[in-house]
Amino acid sequence: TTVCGILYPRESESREVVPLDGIWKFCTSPAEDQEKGFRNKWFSTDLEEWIPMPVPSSYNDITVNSVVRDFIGWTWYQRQFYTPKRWWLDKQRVVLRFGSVHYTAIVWVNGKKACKHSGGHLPFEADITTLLFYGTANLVTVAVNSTLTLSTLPQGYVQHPNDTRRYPPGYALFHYDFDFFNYAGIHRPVYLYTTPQTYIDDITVTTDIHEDVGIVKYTVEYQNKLRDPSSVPQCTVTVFAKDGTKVTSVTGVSGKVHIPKANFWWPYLTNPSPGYLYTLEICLTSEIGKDVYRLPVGVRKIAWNSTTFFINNMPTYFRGFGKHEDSNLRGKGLDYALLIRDYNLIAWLGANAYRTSHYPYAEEALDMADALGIMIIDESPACTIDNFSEELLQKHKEVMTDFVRRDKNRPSVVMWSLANEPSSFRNESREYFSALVNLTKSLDPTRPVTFVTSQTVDEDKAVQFMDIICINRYPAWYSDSGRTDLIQLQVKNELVAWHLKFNKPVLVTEYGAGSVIGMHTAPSSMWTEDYQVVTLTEHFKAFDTLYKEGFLIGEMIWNFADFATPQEYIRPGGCKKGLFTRERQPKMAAHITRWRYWTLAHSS
Ligand code: GCB
Repeated sequence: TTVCGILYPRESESREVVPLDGIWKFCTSPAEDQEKGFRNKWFSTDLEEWIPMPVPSSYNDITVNSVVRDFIGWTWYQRQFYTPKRWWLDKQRVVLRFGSVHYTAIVWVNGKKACKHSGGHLPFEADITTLLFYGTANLVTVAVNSTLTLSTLPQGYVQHPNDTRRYPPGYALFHYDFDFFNYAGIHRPVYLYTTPQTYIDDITVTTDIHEDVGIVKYTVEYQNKLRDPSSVPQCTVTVFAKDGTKVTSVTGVSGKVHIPKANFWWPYLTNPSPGYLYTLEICLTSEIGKDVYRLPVGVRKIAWNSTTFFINNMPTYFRGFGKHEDSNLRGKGLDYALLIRDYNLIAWLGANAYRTSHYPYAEEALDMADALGIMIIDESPACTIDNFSEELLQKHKEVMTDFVRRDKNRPSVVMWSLANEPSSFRNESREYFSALVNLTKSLDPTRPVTFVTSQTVDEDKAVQFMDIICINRYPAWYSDSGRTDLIQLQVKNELVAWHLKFNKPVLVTEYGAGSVIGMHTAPSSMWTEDYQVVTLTEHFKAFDTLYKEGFLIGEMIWNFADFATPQEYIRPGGCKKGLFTRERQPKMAAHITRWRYWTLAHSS
């Protein structure tokens, strides 16, 4: 079987892109009869009982009904759309693509199954050319299941308690160990796009720099649905500068392009024009005509040693935070207003990096990072995994393969994170992570591979395989609550110990404190804005003394903004460790972080 690419749908002279976003019909399955929709073939006729549901969006917070908010199981989405007759006459190939659907999705077009996909954070698509009616209405139906199991990423499980004094018979309790709400639905844009029958299927680009010359190595994969072996298409690759001027052009499905006096891709604030992107125009010419695809390319080189991380041979310090895809009403659904607001706030803070905690983010978000020079630690959806089975490892390998395929060409992606806070004190985690590191390095030898640990330096079994040590630690919050006077001592001792044991660079990927906006005390106490400020400031002091030791490569605050969690008595309406509220307004902590990040940017 041929491995197919998953290029982002882009319009060109040979490709049309039609969004199917908007308001879809939606219903949940009856709790006691999850199979009803399948039995009654809801995918082949118009849904009878439905409510309107926006796409993209999570469904959970749209209604006022707690059944919808907390729903675990099969939900159904449906809409009509039209395809023009000329697509058929022009022999176009038509693809239906979902940016992401959480968690399992089955898609039917005109009553026929188009595809099935499991995994909530990566795109999938199906060639639906032969399922479509051209020049008339088509029906697309998507069944979405939010259930997580011990072999999904992340993991979850359903429990049926048998204590009938406390729970009615058949009562189901859904559990998961990760600390964010399990939003579900069609989370990212849905597109129809066309290509010719002989088309560009995938592009792989790696870049290097040599003095002031940029080197772009590329490989183009194509598919020929006509299956005429006599017709070998010709490939032309042309590089354009940001202002549209042509730089150079070469031919062949793989090769190297040299860009003299190149504008390199730099992180935000290290250069007057960070995030510089060239356009690589791929033109595949076959007997039936041309297919054209334009890929943004940033020319940069990543390197690291036992103490330092380099971009374009320059030591680079990460100033950032962990984020979430999360906001009011839309949950984890892509929202362009939110996306641009977030990047405005990132720029305002003077940050140069964030981690896609705790799953792959929307491609639209990474486009912004590419263009602004924001370094991304690209994290898989393996949050808080605890049960290391062979089945889970297979799933994890599949996910890393799809993840690297999606993001491999992005200059912003500077590191792969395999997982967040797994039970890496367990012996089984050793082989598990060693296998994953090997796989990821074989898929992408150019970027460092890591995972984020919350274990102690003595107990962790997996950090040894990583290129960079990433640590989450909450002194004065989860340990020694209320004792901000201990932060400096504990942070210094701990980070030094990690570096001494493994002789690798150290990055703090989480630290912080919760604050409810508007709450103040003097002296500071937990949950006040004052306490969050003191917690961060004490960390800043510790980082400053360690900076001189040379092995600390960055600091990331938990979290960019407040976000939704399951209902718990330890969370006042969600996780409140944000620098910004969930509505993206600054807390006191945002102002001191801004002061720090701009100062760091100008002193390095
Ligand atoms: C962590 C987790 C993160 C949580 C955070 C917290 O260590 O990595 O997902 O949100 O702590 O605030 O509890």
